[in-house]
Amino acid sequence: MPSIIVGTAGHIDHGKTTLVRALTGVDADRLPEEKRRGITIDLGFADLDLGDVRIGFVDVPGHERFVKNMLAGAHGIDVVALVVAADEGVMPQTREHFDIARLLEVKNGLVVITKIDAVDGELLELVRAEVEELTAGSFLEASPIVAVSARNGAGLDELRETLRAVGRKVPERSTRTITRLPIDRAFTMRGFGVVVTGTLVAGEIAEADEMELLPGNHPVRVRGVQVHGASVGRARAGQRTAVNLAGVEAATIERGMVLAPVGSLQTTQIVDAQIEVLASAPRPLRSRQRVRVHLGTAEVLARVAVLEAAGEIAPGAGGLAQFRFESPVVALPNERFIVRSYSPPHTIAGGRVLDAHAAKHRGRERAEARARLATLAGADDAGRVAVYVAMSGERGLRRAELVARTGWRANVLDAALIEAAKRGEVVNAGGVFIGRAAFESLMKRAVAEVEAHHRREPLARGLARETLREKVFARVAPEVFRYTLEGAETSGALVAERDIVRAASHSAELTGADAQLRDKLEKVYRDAALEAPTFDEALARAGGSSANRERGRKILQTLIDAGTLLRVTNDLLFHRAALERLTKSLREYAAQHEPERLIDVAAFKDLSGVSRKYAIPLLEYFDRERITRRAGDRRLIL
Ligand SMILES: Nc1nc2c(ncn2[C@@H]2O[C@H](COP(=O)(O)OP(=O)(O)OP(=O)(O)O)[C@@H](O)[C@H]2O)c(=O)[nH]1
Ligand SMILES: [Mg+2]
Repeated sequence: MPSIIVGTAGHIDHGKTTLVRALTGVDADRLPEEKRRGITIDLGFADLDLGDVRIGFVDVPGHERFVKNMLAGAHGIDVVALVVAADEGVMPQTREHFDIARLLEVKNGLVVITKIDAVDGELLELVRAEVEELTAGSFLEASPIVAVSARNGAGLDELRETLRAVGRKVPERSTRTITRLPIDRAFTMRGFGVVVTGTLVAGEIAEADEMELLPGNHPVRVRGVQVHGASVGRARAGQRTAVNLAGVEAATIERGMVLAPVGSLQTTQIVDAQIEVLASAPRPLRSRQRVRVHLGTAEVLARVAVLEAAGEIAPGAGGLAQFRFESPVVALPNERFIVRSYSPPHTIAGGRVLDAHAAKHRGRERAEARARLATLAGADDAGRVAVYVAMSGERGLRRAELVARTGWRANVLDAALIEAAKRGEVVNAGGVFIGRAAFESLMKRAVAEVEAHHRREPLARGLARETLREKVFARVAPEVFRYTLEGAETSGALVAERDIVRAASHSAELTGADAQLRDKLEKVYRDAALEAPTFDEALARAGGSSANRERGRKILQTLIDAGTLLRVTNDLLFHRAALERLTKSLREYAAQHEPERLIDVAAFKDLSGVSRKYAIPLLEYFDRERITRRAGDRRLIL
């Protein structure tokens, strides 16, 4: 059976609560203070089973001081029932609540003219005309207007029929976004523990779900779920839902928090949005203005930064603006919100989130931000994801970050990413998504850096991979570094060889005197074996002159790059052949010392014939190479 949420709306004392009671038998005014004063202060709830449609009523206060409570109830409704008393007609909160429903883009509604027993037919027609004037050109223009009296029951049957017809028209809630329950109440129930309630705006909640409360990321577990006062296995989007939670105290939960699957959403404090300022607003929306933003069930103070060139958005006009919240909120793209003035609080604007995790846009960045937001406002999913990724620059975004930014479920996000990649706008760099432009710029800079190195050091085989990372990829994820190098290799620009990266066209082949000196140096080290010379000794033995010391060093480096010479400490080099022989001796020693396979420094000195000065660095080298492992003051031969 379809289940829909109907929210009341309208001026104080126009008969909203009485109407809900006449339909459901439930008095939604549950607070003692409400009963004493005869007015609604906070949200009330009641259910109505119409046979083929199930209605959850959210009854709101009409008093202008409690509009903030009204807003906490209005955010998740499918249908608004705008209540107008026949004896008073359209009043200030009739207009304000109507504006709110319009700005929140509530799609369906009806108008209920109440207290018809208190007026004659002529006055009723006057009120009807007033209502038609108010709703002309709006989502309520063609909606039914039902005249009732809760006192004598007139019109109630017609109202039930109308509610059923409207209810059947309400489309199913979208299944695109992650489960979210904006909380409107939290209390402790004896024998149950903590219970939170709200309108489940997306997804499903079932017993044993691991969830969290945001802001604050309090982890909680679902102990039970109730819909319309009965326990259910699973609550679905569009239902008034009560959730029994384990792992949290009621005192830490307040209205405005959001219950969501653990680890899925992130709070934000800067949001870019499309704004519509009410024609009735007393002045334009201006930068630096302090406002109250109502998003979901939350009310958060924020400073406005108008992004329009004019610096303000006039009454009756639309435009782009940024909100800098004074405390963190959960916000997702496309969510609707209401803006009220700080003091005295009046509804002045409403809007739609475009970028829920925005950066501050200073001075000249504003024009760029405007262009981006205009793209976002009109983009499809793939276009939207491409904008978010492009905004992250070369840092890129991981999947989890994209989930938090879009609020999309996995299938929606994946489809958007695949399409964006197909369009060539987004690159999947091994799990980190970066924009095509950022990726190409990284690749270009990497190639330029390697080529510059070749020009500086023509004898060197290439640039150390780690140096390249520090110079060009310092701020990017390791995945992006790896992916870019692979890309440069595939395109034939670079070649990565072990820990060196070189231009594909670069060759460090030495010729003439250089090649001769290299061969001599190699022979010096080969002959010296474990009696490794210092560089200057080696150069002298190879017949090189100290005048050519720098060149000699570079030639020596080519032997290191090629793996012929191995660096044991910074200035202690051995020929590969000598270390390979020593490794072999170590393994033979181990075979003779099964099962311990242990060797101490003295035995190692005997085995290798080196002095203590070399023995320790060599053993440490073997440790690094995983040929040995320290075991107390001995070594285990691996
Ligand atoms: N004569 C008459 N009186 C009504 C009718 N419906 C409600 N009333 C009276 O109007 C007064 C206000 O009704 P409520 O239902 O509390 O009005 P409300 O819109 O819920 O008021 P708030 O929640 O405070 O905004 C009460 O005294 C009701 O008895 C009706 O159909 N006919
Ligand atoms: Mg009421």
